[in-house]
Amino acid sequence: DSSRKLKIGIACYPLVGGSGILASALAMELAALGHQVHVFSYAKPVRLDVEMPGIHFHPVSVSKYKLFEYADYTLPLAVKIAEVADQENLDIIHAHYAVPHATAAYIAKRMAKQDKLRIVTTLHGTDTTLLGRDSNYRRAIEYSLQHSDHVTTVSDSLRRDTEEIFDVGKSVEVIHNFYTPGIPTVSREEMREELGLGDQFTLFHASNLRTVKRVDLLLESVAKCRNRDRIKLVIVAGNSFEEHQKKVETLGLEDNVVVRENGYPIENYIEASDLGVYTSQTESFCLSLLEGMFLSKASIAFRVGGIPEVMEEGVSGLLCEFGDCEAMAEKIDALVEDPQRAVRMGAAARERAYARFTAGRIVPKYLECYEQTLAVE
Ligand code: GMT
Repeated sequence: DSSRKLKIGIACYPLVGGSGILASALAMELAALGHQVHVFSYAKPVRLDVEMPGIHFHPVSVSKYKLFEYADYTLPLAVKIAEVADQENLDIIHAHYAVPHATAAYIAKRMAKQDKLRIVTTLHGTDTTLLGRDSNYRRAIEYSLQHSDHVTTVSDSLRRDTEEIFDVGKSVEVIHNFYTPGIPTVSREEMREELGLGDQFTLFHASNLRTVKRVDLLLESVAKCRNRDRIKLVIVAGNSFEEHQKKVETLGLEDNVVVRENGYPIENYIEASDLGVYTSQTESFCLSLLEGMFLSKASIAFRVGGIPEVMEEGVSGLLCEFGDCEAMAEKIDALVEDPQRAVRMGAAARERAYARFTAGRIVPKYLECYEQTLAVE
């Protein structure tokens, strides 16, 4: 019975970052459908509405002991999941990002008194592409995947990487990310004024700025644009931008770059811009690119990971080979000189986002995989 209501546990990271944002959005969509959703994390996930009916947030606290050089989070998380699984009779625990969530879920399943708990693990990116190649983690991740009842990845590219790096022992299902756009709280004009954008063509980049995002290449690409005096780059930074400031100065981009740390709501910043720019070395999906698509913004990005699955090259966005800042600058310049093309690609991006990446299309796929795992004796 696909309409039966489930008790679902979701373990995720609470910080600004795609995996926690997707997990929170999924939790709220499931709760809106009448399921009881128990969320486990060490802090309230940034975009989770803990007041929403059907959402139950279980903060996991970590004990600090002098003996421990490094505090352990995996075991307290496993204990909390097992406790709630027993008290609430959870059907599913859905681990977002393998480390340490999938391992904690497995330990919880073994500890729980009830024996029907099923584990679904969703891999988000660096849990495979980075940690999966780290010999300190690889074996534990592989073991946790083998002992998950169902494994999903957020793109086909990540599925291929996963199958290359691990022996999962079962088929891996691709379930793309989804996004439900909020409504900007101020007008484009007001936001552009607040950011000091004048009438300049505005590039937008949102990320946690980790090494993999290659902020150095982002800045170098903008510095190479022949139209750079007509360009602003708005960076919505999920972490401190300080370490990149020097590069801004070396490249002479002080008048071009506008940084806002933890810009919220993100829709205001996207709406104020004209084009997304992503220069990551690897990106399993790029949720932020999808957020732009929903608000009619095309993006330009390096051809890595799942990005070509999210945008349709030449129609809803533009791609360059990884590291080719000249090509990226050339493509940005072409759009500065023909902004109507950016507008047309933005409209196509929005159409693609609504056709493929809405909650209405994606959430039923997760529900179906929960039901499938529960159907197996
Ligand atoms: O794997 C990560 O780097 C963490 C994760 C996060 O929490 O931001 O990002 C990944 O998951 C997102 C949501 O599925 C994807 O949109 C990002 O592309 C992916 N990041 C990478 O692959 C680098």
